Amino acid sequence: MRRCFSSCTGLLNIWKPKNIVDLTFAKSFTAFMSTRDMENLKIGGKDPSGEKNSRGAVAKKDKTGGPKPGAKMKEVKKETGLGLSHKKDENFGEWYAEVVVKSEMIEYYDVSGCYILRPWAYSIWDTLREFFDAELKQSGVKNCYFPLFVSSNVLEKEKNHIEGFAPEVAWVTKSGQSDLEMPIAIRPTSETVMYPYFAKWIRGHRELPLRLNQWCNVVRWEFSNPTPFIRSREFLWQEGHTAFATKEEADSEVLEILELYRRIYEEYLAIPVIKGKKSELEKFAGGLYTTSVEAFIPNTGRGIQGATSHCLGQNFAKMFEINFENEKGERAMVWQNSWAYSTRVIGVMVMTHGDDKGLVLPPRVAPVQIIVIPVPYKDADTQAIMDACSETVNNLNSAGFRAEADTRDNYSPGWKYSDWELKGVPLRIEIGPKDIAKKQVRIVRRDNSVKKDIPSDNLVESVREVLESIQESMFKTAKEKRDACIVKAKTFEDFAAAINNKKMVLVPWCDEEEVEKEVKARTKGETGAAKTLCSPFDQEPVPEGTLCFATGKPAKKWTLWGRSY
Ligand code: 87F
Repeated sequence: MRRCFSSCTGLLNIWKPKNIVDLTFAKSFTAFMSTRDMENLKIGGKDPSGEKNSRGAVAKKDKTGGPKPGAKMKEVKKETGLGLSHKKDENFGEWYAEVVVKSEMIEYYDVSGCYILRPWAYSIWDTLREFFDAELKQSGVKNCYFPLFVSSNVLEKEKNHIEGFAPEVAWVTKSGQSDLEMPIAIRPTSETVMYPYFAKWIRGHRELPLRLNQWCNVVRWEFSNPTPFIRSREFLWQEGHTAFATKEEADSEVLEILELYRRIYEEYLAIPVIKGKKSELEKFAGGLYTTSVEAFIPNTGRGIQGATSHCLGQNFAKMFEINFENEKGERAMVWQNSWAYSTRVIGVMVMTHGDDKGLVLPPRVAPVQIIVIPVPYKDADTQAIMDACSETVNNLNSAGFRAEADTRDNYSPGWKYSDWELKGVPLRIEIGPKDIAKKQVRIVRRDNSVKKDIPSDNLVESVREVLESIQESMFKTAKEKRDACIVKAKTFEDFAAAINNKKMVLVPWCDEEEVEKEVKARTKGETGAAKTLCSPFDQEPVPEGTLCFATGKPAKKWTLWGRSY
């Protein structure tokens, strides 16, 4: 069926031919960027004069106009100092937008809802990808790559499941000035891209299981409030798509992958998550059931889906005719799964651990785990201090840590401290003349500001211990804060009060779809309705006679509800 171009929402034109100068662009440039986008371009933007660095400090000049070696930076301070002008507890949204830019994770871009991932953020993505990719390979999943474009024919095939998502699908309709014969969609996810080839490749039981994964970008033309990492129109993810001969194998993989997602959050990002099953209303409509890991942001009182692992059952197998000859020589349909986590994980990490000084990075993912800062002193032997710093960095890097020395000579040590605090580096080492004399270094933790002098000869071991302790205590602190936000309720009144008090609420529930819709309608406020986050796998028994908090019917399970992202 030919699609009507003009009725497609979110139409996209690919690049205009080079020789056509679009004058409307210049005029409307500021108009099509939201005020927030413009504001934020300013926050991180380089001052064209070159005198201010991107985070607002001005260097003293030498006679040639360049910064004076060793000159103290004249700091352009707002209320909260060099770093941030917004406080996490006072204005969370502004704080978040500011911290991701000033820490140099994100740069705003002139297409609304799209962001540049700078090395400081991308390096975290790389670390997580290395872990996950190695685990997948060990488990027998193979990497591959399918095209970005989806023909409208193929997308149509999945019409029923795509229906609710249709407004978010972006289409390419032109090449140069000519209309394409058929518009081509940009993948929002790859079921329809991959499954025709699953049908082609799978013949007999010997081709099963087929377990593929791809690392790629996807585009979803979101309309509500874009937020770096959390809700962007293009994002990076891995998507796994697998096919098995039996449901048991599929069921077991769903949980195997979910456990890897838990480890990404808890072991790498130091964020506690709750594993569970989604309700019928909240599951992926194309699948049989959906499992997820759920995180929580105490400041906003919102749950956030961290990653999903779906059992698709045989729905797509029917649609795409993915069948095989089983061991008995009969035709059978495959059982499928799909699973994904995305760059959203980085946003959840920033929100969970960041503070009024900036990012706080868990050591396991920090691009720089230890920053070594020389503290020169009047008349002291600056060269000896510099040498001690580079020796320290070399020792730490040889031991497998990610350490760097900040030898910039146009910033004061104090300025550097604030700068690396803003960037969230877990551990700072300061080396001054007294430290050299005493054969020690001073270490300062980013997570709790605790300072300690430690002997230089046992540095590697001490640093190992401290980094482990930071990782552990960041998780512990985040878990304590998260746990304080879980409330149990038995009645709708207690439930609604807790929701309005920015809590997640665990309630006995009858597990009926209509009831979830009603509760959503009854809790719909300015900040969005409450919905089910998941039914945690880790469940207390529901005693005989327990009633549903919303209907008074017999309750089937404990379910976690909350407002969410
Ligand atoms: C947006 C536009 C079009 C989500 C969409 O979760 C289609 C979709 O199918 C869509 N947003 N989804 C569901 C994605 C399901 C599933 N895909 C593979 C996953 C994991 C990875």
